[in-house]
Amino acid sequence: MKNTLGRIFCMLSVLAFTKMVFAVTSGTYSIKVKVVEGQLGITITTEELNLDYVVKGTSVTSGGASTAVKNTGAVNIDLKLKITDNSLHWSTGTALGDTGTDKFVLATVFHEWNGLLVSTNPYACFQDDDVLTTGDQTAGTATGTGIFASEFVDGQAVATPEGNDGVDIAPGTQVNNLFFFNAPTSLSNSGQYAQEQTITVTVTAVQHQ
Ligand SMILES: [Ca+2]
Ligand SMILES: [Ca+2]
Repeated sequence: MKNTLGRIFCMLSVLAFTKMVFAVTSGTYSIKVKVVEGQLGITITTEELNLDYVVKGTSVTSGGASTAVKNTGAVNIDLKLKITDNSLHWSTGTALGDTGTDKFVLATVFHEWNGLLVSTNPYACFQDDDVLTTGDQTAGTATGTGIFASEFVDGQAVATPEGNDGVDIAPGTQVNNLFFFNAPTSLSNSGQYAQEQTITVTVTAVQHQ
């Protein structure tokens, strides 16, 4: 009798034990996420700017015309710019006057849309540090590096306001690029005269630090 009771107890114990193993009372979720420093995004809101005809060896500014880019991301950004293509395959100068045969200069400043128009001398808004090259350069402020920003020249250039430069651009804000173009002194291929040249400038956002 004692033995039988002992066996029953053992069987119950095993049943209770197995019930604890197979009755699922908890589980896990797997939530996957990747954390980055901030969400970056830009949209080119005005893509094209046509300087039309420019005589060889002379320069123009874009006047009241500009391209525009908007911060569509979630964090403040700085912009960097470079020339990534030119359809007629000329070479690019690295200072405002650095032109030659098949060699042009394109410079830009961030500014108010009418930034050049309110300057007595629109050309004075551009300095050598505003020349676009084939290497990325990050925009600065008018009082900082001056890169892609108009610096004040008494009685001539109007400085780029901080709210319009390519630095620390808040989400939802749009900024304008105004341009200076200095034409090649001559073209080795005379068939290229009056042919349309398309210069591609690539704008890249980096998170403002
Ligand atoms: Ca400058
Ligand atoms: Ca700014």
